[in-house]
Amino acid sequence: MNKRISMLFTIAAVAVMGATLFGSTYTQTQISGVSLDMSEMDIDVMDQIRNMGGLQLVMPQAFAETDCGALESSGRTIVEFNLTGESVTLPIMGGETYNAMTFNGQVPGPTLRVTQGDVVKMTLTIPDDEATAHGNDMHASQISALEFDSINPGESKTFCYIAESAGVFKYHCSGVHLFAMDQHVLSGMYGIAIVDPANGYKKLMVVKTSGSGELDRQFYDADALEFTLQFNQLYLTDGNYDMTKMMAHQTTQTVINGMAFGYTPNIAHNLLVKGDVATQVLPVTGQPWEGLDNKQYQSQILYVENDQHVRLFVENQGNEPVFFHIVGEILDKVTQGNRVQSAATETWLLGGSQNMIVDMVFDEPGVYALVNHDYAAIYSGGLGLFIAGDPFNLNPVFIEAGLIEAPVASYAYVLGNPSDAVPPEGANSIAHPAINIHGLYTDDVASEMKDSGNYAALWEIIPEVAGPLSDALTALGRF
Ligand SMILES: [Cu+2]
Repeated sequence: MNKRISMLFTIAAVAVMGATLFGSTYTQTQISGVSLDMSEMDIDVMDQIRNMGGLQLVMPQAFAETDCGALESSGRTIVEFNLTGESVTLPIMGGETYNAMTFNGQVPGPTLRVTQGDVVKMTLTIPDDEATAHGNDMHASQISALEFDSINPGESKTFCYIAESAGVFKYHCSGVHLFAMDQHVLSGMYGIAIVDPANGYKKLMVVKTSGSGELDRQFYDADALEFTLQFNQLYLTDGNYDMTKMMAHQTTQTVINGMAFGYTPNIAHNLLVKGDVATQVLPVTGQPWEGLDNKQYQSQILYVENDQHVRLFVENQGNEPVFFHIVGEILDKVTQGNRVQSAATETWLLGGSQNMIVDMVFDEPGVYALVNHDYAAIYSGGLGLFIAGDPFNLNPVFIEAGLIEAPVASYAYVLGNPSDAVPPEGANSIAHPAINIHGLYTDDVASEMKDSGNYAALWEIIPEVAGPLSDALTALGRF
């Protein structure tokens, strides 16, 4: 902040405090327009302020900065975030496709992760052959909305901002000068930014009873196994966005991270749990994404350990409320912005463009369903599964099949967690044991991920291990 303005704030604050402290009759300040009432204030605090010689207000250096040049030489960490607006065809549950709009050929777009105080240098590029202009409204920034205006095909635009506030923030296409924003967002042009607190995350306290039933506090380190869960809807007629349906709130499919029922069992799970790829573990969904032919779209499960600190970054990207609930568990802590909102709660409500961080521990080995507890949402795709620990006693099978040498604490060590639910690592992240390629990605994006060597392509691995797994199941007399 400009030094002269800073000095003015200081002088004004001292004048106000002086007038209040030394018994003057006027209580109305010209600065803030609020009344200071001595009887309402802590006398120790007032003494401290007087001893200090007044208040020194500290304001952010730049909270409305878009000048990349000045920010890039500010000494802050600069994080580049490059997005490309691309219209592509992507699958939907039911074996059909829809005309999607994406950032970087994936739905949701890439997750940005920075630390509070970092400078984000965001560039949006629209290729020549893109049919329409696109913009980007980044909720983590505090800059003029004019910066989000649309960019024409063949053009590119960069703006910079300081990520001043910790939390989870939506970003989304702002349409063509705001027109058709609904179409662009609900067709897939959305994602999140995670701004980690400058001082890191806090420990998780869970209150249980112990011994004869007395209350006992358990503390979990701030480091956690993290997932992102973004809820949205598709409103479609013949594979195209249907604004009439959106206006009437007639959801075609409810999606989590872009896919309806994307975190439900696949044929590999049928094999492991039922001993037969054709016998469905969860018949209620019909396993819409089963089959290795689905490649990156084959459904996967979210795996966690028991008694492990799990952190969920949840965003409602859509048009309907999300009643976030995990069947069989309790949300140990709910944080919005940087304030804890609730502890030990069954369900938490997120309106459109609202988010939360859920910190929790899965207590018992088992299967847990995450849902939008609106029944219309559940049965149209708003359901996915967590599996905690080894509820199916598969460790002996994995060992017999030669996949692992010693028992593991979750199936993530063997099958990996789905890439579209795993955020970039932060300072308080527990690394996922393995990550598989799963998500609403174009084939180009999935190929790049496979070539990077950082991900498991389960549609290639499972055929190789299916034989040894079947043999192991038989050897152990499971089926
Ligand atoms: Cu757009």
